Amino acid sequence: MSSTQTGTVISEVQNNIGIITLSNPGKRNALSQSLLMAMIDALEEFQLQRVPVVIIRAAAGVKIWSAGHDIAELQAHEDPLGYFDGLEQGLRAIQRFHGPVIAMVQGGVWGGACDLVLTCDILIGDESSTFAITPVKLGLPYNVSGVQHFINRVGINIAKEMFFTADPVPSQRAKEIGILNHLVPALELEKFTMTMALHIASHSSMSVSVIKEQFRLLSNANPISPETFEMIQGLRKKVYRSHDYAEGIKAFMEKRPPAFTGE
Ligand code: LCV
Repeated sequence: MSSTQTGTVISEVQNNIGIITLSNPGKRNALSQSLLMAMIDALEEFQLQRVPVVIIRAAAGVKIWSAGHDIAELQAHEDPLGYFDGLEQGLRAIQRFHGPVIAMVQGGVWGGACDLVLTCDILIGDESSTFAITPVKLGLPYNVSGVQHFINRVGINIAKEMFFTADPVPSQRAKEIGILNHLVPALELEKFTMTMALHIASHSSMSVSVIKEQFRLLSNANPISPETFEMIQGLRKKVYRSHDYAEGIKAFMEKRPPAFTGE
């Protein structure tokens, strides 16, 4: 078993299964540019080593799996989730990895990390896992592909409730609405997840890989007209240029509730 620690991520291979452990507890595994680039590097290395399945996890027993996008890296008045943002690059790296990526979750998953685990191919959590998507708490506009991820995964009505309330969805409800593939007792979580990974790895990796790519292409097959896309981008620009977005970031950094004005 080889293990590499790159700053905020530990990557290792166990029985030919790749394991990426988010490892920045001081910042609650916030998805900083450096953490995301380390995750992408680990996936690229696993691809080169022809590792068939990858598990993304946090350290055992954490209360927060990931606090989401690193808010300190958000810039008011700029598009927070543009195509080349680290989070978006990370989500695409997960989608394009040649085999299944399994998110193994204990603790709270916040904001962009919720998008990340929903972008993984399979999601397995224990009773402590919760899932919250939080742009409205920051006055932030989510992006087209992100909203689509949620609609694809939980359906439009549940996705609306998650975005509008920004409330953490507890594990039992997450299982009921299809966020979790499996809800497993904490003590069994690692064994259950590794057993599934090894089971998938025992099948034809070429067949699995091509079927994964079919899912990616079909789930993205929602053509919208250029005018519709430009309208969405115009609406998003109003939000990320707003007072509320600047206030959302400032309030978090000052550790106080935001004073939104709706402008
Ligand atoms: C940077 C952090 C963060 C953080 N960034 O510990 O979804 S969208 O559209 O909004 C998207 C853009 C997105 O993902 O935005 C981020 C959404 N995330 C959140 O709203 C969660 C923000 N964090 C929290 O609510 C709390 O930190 C939780 C509940 C995650 C953990 O609370 P806990 O009391 O355990 P602290 O709040 O004391 O945080 C510990 C350290 O981590 C930093 C936080 O600033 C603090 O740093 P210092 O010790 O230097 O003060 N931290 C936490 N989350 N997303 N930094």
